[in-house]
Amino acid sequence: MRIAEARVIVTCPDRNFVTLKIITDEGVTGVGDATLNGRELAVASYLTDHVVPQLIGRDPTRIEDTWQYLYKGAYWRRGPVTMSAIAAVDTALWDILGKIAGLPVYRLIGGRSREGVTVYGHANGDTVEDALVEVARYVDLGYRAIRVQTGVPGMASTYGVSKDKLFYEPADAAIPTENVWSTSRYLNHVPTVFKRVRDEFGPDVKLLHDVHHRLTPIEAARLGRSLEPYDLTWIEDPVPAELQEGFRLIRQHTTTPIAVGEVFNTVWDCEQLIREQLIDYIRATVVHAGGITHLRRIFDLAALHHVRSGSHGATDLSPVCMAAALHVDVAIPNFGLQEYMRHTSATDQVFPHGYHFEGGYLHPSETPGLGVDIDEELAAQYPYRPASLPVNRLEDGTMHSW
Ligand code: CS2
Ligand code: MG
Repeated sequence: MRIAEARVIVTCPDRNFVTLKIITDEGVTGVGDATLNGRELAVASYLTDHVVPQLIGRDPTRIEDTWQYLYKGAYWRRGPVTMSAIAAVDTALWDILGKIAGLPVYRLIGGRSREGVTVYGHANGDTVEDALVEVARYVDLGYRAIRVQTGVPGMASTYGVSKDKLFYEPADAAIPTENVWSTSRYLNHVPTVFKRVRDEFGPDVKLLHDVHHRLTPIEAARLGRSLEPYDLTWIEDPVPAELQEGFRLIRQHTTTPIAVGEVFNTVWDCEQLIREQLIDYIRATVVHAGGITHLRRIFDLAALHHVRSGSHGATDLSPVCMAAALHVDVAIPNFGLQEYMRHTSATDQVFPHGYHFEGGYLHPSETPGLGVDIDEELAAQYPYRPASLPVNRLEDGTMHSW
């Protein structure tokens, strides 16, 4: 069997998605997500102009060799554009292999290690009261783990807090919108939020919070310590993670667990974090970390160092990525949690899929392959719309981490 054709499909059913569809000479098809929020067309070009011509004629079942060929063969390694493109190819090839074998992908990578994939949803509100209403909604829906974000008093807007509830899209304008940030207001406010949530919902529900890379290590240490009474499952992205050794300082001061990695692309972005046990959850996922093949490599390293998975699953990762992530989640020994921000109905229609939510768990599809596809006719009705993630400035105008 040979790869006969590969198509790059860009569509915007409420947000932009880039999808690769590989077709073999025997008519077997596979799909891979290549969406990189705010930089979608760069990955589309990388695939169309540079990768697709190299795929034609290759044996689709040589998944590892194709991964190595694209990673090493480009000479230029790593980076989100390259690794999202490689991820799309890798994911589509696993989908094809599953269809050839007649098995869901999780059975090709070791089989089931658990009955369901525990997911967390996003409760967010401008005020603590609004957020409490959202937490109650997720508890009613059966979620066992909930991320809580609120606006910060005295600040006009806060990243991660939106009017849309079950899903939201932070990339809201072609030229980035600008938010203003005050670390002191934030650090004083967050513990009061989690006190209210614990008082109202008791000890059982897992609670999480995303810092979106906005603190220094010593500020993150203070946040972690101030949240210890409320037993968080994790604080996420407490500081920008280019300097991996920076996490040592956080670790020295707090027992609140740390999750990092939604912007990581390879095992080299988190090798020190994992090896020195500076984090508890690694949040890399299929689309931005080189596909199923490379993500498993990251999770295997993590398993050796008491680090569990906590894969990114925001709305800008398409249902193709979510389907693939669930096959990995259900199979690996060191699964922790999976983020699950639901997609809009327009997105769900463009990407028909067999995974489903029940009782706080997501379940991967049992059909051969990944159990997800793209409706190309419908996708063509939603043309690309430029949209960028917002930027963040301190009150004096200094650019800050987003
Ligand atoms: C967030 C995302 O889901 C998360 O944890 O950090 O909203 C993230 O900012 C977006 O996926 C960026 O594209
Ligand atoms: Mg995050």
